[in-house]
Amino acid sequence: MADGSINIDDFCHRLPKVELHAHLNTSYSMKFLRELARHNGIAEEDFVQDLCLKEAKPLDEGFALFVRLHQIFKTEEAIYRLTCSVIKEFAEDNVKYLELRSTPKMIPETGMTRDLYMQTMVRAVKDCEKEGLDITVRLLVSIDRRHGVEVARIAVDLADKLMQSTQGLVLGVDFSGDPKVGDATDFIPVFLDAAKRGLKLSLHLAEIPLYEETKNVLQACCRSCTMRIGHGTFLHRYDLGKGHEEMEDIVLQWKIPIEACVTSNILSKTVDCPGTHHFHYWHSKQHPVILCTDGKGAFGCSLTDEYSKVAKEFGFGKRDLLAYALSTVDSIFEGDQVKQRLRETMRVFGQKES
Ligand code: 6MZ
Repeated sequence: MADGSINIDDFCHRLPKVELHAHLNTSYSMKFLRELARHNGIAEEDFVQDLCLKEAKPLDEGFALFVRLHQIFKTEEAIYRLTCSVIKEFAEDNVKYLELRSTPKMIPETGMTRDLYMQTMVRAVKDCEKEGLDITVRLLVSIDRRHGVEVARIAVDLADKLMQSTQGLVLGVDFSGDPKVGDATDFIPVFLDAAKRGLKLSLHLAEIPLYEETKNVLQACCRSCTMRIGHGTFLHRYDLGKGHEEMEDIVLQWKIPIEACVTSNILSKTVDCPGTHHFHYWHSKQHPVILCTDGKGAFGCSLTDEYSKVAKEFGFGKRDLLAYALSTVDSIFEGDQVKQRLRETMRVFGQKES
């Protein structure tokens, strides 16, 4: 339902939102990078150059950018400052609930360990809580598929330990990294083990056409894991043709939510334009599909931008946007108490707007 009487961009900004797919190292803002450059006594312009994908490039080139970012965010101080600034920026964009993910890194050069890396993020989240920001933040520990199964097991142990010691501030694991490297099938025992320990799973699947591994993981995990799919660009029948219907059937049957990153997919050249994005396919089936930024710095977008883009493309008005935002709450990894609080925030906002 289009609604000519409202400014969509402004409404999307004010709308309380949830962000479920944001990688720490790609979620910086240019403002933050400039501050960091000044803080480190580096020339700002040289530092920020090429750190935002302005035009569509194949996914591989995005991964080259991530390598550069990892050279920047490698000290405890940089990780702390980055985490705080990402949380504050999402709060300013009226994100009321954020699940932020990152790959714990071991960097001997700076004394960084995987444990210290995640503990630093936890400290930043707690300090932001103390400041009373109007946003609830939870963390996911990322598994980078390029690093293999043994490192994935270490990440799960760390996530489990932190889930206990933070009383659920860390609540799951993400599986990501270059989809052209390795086979997600090899990680299935790790995913099942994580789920058995009570960790929730957000798995990058079908970001590119990888039917076999996607089917294997979905078949193995759908029954016993609380999970969402990152991207899921090449999941649905429309793209697959005969023989791959099982994947869509599993996703529909188990109502596995899909994290949809429109700008990221377009800039990574896995989707042509907002109009052909799979968001619409799943949304029109009333299947849970959540708009996310992926990396608001690397892809130069905000969650408001993602909502506006989709609203304009598919003619969403005020009521559609409110109903949509409310529906995204069902897919968060937190429990009923937090869900109820978010629904109440959205209800009150909706009342004020009507
Ligand atoms: C797959 C991605 C990704 O963990 O260092 N990452 N993995 N597909 C994508 N689509 C664009 N975007 C980011 O954040 C950067 C890391 O997140 C994963 C990659 O492993 C990348 O190195 P962190 O905070």
